[in-house]
Amino acid sequence: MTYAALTPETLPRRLGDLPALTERIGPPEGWKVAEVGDGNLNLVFIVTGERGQIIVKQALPYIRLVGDSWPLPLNRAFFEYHALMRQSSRDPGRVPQVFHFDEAQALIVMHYLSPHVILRKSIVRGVQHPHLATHMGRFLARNLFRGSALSLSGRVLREDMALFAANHALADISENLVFSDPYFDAKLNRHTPGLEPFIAPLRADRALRIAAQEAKHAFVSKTETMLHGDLHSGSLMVTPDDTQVIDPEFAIYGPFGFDVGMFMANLLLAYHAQSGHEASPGARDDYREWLLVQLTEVWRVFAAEFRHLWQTERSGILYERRVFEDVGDSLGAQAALIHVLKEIWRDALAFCGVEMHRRILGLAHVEDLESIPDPATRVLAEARALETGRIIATSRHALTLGDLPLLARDIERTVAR
Ligand code: ADP
Ligand code: SR1
Ligand code: MG
Repeated sequence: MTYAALTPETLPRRLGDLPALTERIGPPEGWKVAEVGDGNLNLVFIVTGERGQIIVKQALPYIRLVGDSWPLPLNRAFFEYHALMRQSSRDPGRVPQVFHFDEAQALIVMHYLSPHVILRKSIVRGVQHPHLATHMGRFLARNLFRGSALSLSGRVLREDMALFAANHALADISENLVFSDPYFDAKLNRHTPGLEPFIAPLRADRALRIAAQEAKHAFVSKTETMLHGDLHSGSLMVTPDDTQVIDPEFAIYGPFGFDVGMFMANLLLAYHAQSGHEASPGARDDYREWLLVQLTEVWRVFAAEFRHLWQTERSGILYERRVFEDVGDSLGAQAALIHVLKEIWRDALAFCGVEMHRRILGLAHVEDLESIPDPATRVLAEARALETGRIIATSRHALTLGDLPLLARDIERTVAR
């Protein structure tokens, strides 16, 4: 069948003979279909049958957020499918199960996550998720380690790098939107009216522009591991007990620190957005602190799990045991690990800073800030987030984990109306 974008009306006719659906949810005569996509790029349908519900996600030949003036290849569904397959074997149970993939139709049929909600929406409501940092720290370490030359043979690694290198159209979006557009008056940029006095000095900061370009340099040239590529809080679905990672269509080989930094940035954006969501000043103080705990805990869990995998699964082509443990130098392997983690940390900080900026100055914003009803409160929250991002990116060589909560609290107190 040639590609055609599905609609709730055409879906039962076009997919009604697929056993992947009928065996799970029943015959198409009884299907109810709702399009629920709230992301920037694709169609997402919930299909309800007499025996259950299922998700059908389909790529469009353009960017949904912008329209058909910005074409985008359908093969992003192919990369999302392949990334989901790898993630499900590298950290089982943390991504939705895929039941069917149709390359020509650019569609993936997958498990319907319920009663899960998008983490970002839950954070806007001030809900705590006790296992978030543990689940995400492990997900990050397992995927980043197991998708890298620390774990894979040279052949497998290079074949996989070649496969995901073809996802350059999505990498191109990140290269422009994340690393460059925020730092000049790019065509697609937008910002909250009133934020101008904070934007001009940010863009005038040469050290920041260098930091952003160094981060872009790392993103493009450090093909260290398979990234999720878009790991913000809108790419996580949660319950009180569970965390599921969705939407890896931006998957590509890139630096270890990228997904870590993106996730941290979204926690910090949420932190600075709290003033726009609390019933009275200070009412969300406990929640602010919970967000900062997630920030430090996710790194702690990530580093601990990465260390564990380093000790137990280092079977790839890098830092081989035959040049450390096997010649009696276990300490050498530990020293090398410290260097690797330091570099991941420094890269993650740079990615964290630029992600904070692009979600305020670029095309794609975040609900945490966008949903703040009072314009002055929103400007202030955004100004604080811009400053936190600036210091994190420019001071990435000096900042420790313990510095981050201090910095965020300090900026929350001192950047005032
Ligand atoms: P996009 O690629 O356009 O960003 P997403 O994969 O983020 O699309 O999905 C858009 C929305 O569809 C999500 O915010 C979520 O509400 C819903 N969704 C996506 N996948 C699932 C799933 N497996 N189960 C339940 N809802 C889902
Ligand atoms: C034009 S796409 C904008 C953003 O949406 C995606 O989710 C990515 O974050 C991308 O940068
Ligand atoms: Mg999405």
